[in-house]
Amino acid sequence: MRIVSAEVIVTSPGRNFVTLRLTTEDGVTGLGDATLNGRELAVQSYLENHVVPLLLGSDATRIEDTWQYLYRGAYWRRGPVTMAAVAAVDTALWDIKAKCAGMPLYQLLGGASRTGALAYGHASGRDVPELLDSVRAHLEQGYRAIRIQSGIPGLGPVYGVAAAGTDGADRYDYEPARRAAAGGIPLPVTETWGTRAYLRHVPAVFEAVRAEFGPELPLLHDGHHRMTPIQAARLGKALEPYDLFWLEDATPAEDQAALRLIRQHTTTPLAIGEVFNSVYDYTTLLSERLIDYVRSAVTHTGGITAMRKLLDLADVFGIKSGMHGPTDISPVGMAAALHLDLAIHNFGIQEYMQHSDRTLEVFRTAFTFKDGLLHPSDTPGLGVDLDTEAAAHHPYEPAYLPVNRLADGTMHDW
Ligand code: EZ4
Ligand code: CO
Repeated sequence: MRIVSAEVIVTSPGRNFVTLRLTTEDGVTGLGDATLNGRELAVQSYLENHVVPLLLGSDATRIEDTWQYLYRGAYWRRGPVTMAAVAAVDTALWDIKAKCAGMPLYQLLGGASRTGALAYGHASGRDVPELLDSVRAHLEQGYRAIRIQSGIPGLGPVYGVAAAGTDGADRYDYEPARRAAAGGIPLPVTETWGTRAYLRHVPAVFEAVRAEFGPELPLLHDGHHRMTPIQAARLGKALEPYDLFWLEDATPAEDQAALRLIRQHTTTPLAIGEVFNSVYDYTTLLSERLIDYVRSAVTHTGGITAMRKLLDLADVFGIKSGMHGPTDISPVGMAAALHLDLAIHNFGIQEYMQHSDRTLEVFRTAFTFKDGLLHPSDTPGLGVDLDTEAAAHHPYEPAYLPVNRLADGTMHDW
């Protein structure tokens, strides 16, 4: 079954998405997500110029071999652009194989290990009362696990805190990366960061949320890579009384050894890896059991083939999945995650921010969210269709996440 066409579709229904659509000689189509926020066109170019010519005429049934060909066959391995492109090809081939089998993809991965995937949503508030309202709104939507982020006294707007409530057109005002004003140059907004103010405030936020909602609700928190190892150790320790599900991205993620220091000081569970793109980013973390959850996404870590191997390795060390699921992973990438979530044994939790209605008019999804659990549906394949006519109404618009500087102007980490 030969691949006869490979199209890269860039569309921006709320935020930018890069999708690969493969078509076989029998007319079966498969979709793969290649979205890399703020660097979308680099992946588009990598696919169009360096991957599509290799795929045309090749056998769509050979998923493992195609993965190895694109990974081992390239002199330059790994990196976010390369691995997002490989992921898109791999995911599209799995979509095709499952459609040909007439089965939802999770059946080809071993079948369901659970009835649904526990999802967590993003509650946030500029202050604690607003955060408590946001947690309440998430509980009403059915979430059974919630990430909490709050504004910090003394600092201006901080990343991860919605500008106004949780129900805007795109649901999370902070998440659609900010676009340029009409005709303007699209530069990232600069926010001011101060880690000492942050470290003082976070325990009080958890105290207030636990006081209001009790001990049972799983609560998560994201540090967005902004602490030093010793600061993260201190925060983890300070948060122990509040029984976090996890503390995420405590330190800049390229330094695996940093997690050793944090681990020595705290029993707060740790998650990292949403910006990783290969199993090699995890070798120290897994073999020394320095983390509890793997944050990698199918979209950014080489697709279903690579994620399955990574998560199987994590399982050997008792480490679970906690896949990245922001709105800059397309519904195609989200569906791919859900099939894995359902099938693997060592599932932990799935991030689920919910795409905007605009996004869902372009990407028609079959997956469901009910009583706090996500299910990929029993539609053959991934269960996502791309409406290319609707996609064409939303041309690419440059957009970036904010950057951070300290009060004295020093650049700070993402
Ligand atoms: O900020 O992918 O845990 N989730 C996150 C995400 C990232 C987004 C950036 O667009 O940190 O929300
Ligand atoms: Co994160």
